[in-house]
Amino acid sequence: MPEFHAATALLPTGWAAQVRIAADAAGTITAVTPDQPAGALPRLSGVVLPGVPNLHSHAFQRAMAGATERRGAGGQDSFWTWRETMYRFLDRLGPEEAEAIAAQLQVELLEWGFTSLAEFHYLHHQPDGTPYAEPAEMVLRNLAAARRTGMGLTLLPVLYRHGGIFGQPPAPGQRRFLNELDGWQRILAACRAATAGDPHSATGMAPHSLRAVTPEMLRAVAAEPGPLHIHIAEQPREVAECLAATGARPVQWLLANLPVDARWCLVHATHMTAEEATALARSGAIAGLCPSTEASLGDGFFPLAEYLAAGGGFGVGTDSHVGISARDELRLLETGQRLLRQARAIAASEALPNPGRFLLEAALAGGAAAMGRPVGAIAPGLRCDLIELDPDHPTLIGLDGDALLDGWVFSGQHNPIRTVIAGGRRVVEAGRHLAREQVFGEYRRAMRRLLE
Ligand code: NGQ
Ligand code: ZN
Repeated sequence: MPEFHAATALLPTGWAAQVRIAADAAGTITAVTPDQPAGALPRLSGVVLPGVPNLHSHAFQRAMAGATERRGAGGQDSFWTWRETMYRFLDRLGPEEAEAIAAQLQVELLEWGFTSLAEFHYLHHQPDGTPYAEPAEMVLRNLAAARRTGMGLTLLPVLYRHGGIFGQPPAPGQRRFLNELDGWQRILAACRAATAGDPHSATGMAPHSLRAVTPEMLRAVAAEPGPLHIHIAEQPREVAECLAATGARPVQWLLANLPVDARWCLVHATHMTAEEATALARSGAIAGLCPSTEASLGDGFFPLAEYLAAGGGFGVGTDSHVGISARDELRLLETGQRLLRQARAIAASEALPNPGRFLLEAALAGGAAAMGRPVGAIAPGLRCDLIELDPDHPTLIGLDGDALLDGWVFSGQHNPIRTVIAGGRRVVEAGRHLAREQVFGEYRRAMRRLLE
């Protein structure tokens, strides 16, 4: 049975020393006991934190990160022109490439502190739009990758039927994404069958956005059990289109028309009025914030202060994977708000005055809720997901406790994560994933095929 001894660990009760962490054969924590001698246990001599859940990913976009930056003719570049580039990238990407990309992504995410991933998967069909013989082929490649890398996975098969708010026809670039409700339900059933009984994975649902489904479809999806994720209010244009079509803004419409509660993750929710932010916070839903992608795509700023004042929960995701580090998402979330408000320590409270600690705690709690899997803390019954920071790293030297978390989140460019345990298994040692070379070899071959 996996067992570890942490010199220092962040537990639900706060910082603890000399902590024995025991897990069962499935990788679930069975006991956490502070003030114990290490004896012959494998030691984690640094600062041990719960692994961070990553609540929003489109794995295939890892392979185009950095390759979409060029200014186009006319200089009218935006989220919407980026999306056209993204559609063109999909012409040749098949199941083998998808799995190689997902594995590479997961290795990188694990090395940078994410031990769970919610994969919001909509690239279902062959390049001409024909389903694969196994309609869930593409989404299940994420699971195959996760079983090699150790990443905990929540599969979110996406229902995508339309190309604009409430029933607009889809564009040719969207043909690989499209399903009727029954086709999507078959993919959902295949995901559930593949994750059933697995302590490391689970299945939820994702209607892509108010632009991709009808209200009837949304209600049918929401009738299914499990976590529910949806993109919402990321760009001003979609707010304007929703207002024109329904008389309500996207978040306002969703809250008024569906039973939004703690099961829901509203991804981005960037463009909200203060009233919407307060209402969303009170619903118990999680806001799925993806700071590096939102910056990259020019989305805007999430109304964090208003949302936090109303007690809103959030987690972070890396979405298009221009960033792959847990601490960078937390850092940008806070520093973006500083630029916006000309103030400091916005994500903090009287009880948790250090933003590093506040942000980490929020991302653990919100991320765990969005995963729909027992993760997010070092406690019995949860998946044994641990990250160990090297306290002798130049970034962290001289710091401890919550100040060390501030150091980790807000300073330095190198990676002080030394060890990562995922599901009770040691997957990163000395900062390197144990399968890094092999996975990268496959990724490089896949990229050559894609780009030749
Ligand atoms: C996506 N990504 O589905 O990959 C979206 C863009 C859309 C982000 N929103 C496409 N970051 O929303 O239509
Ligand atoms: Zn997304």
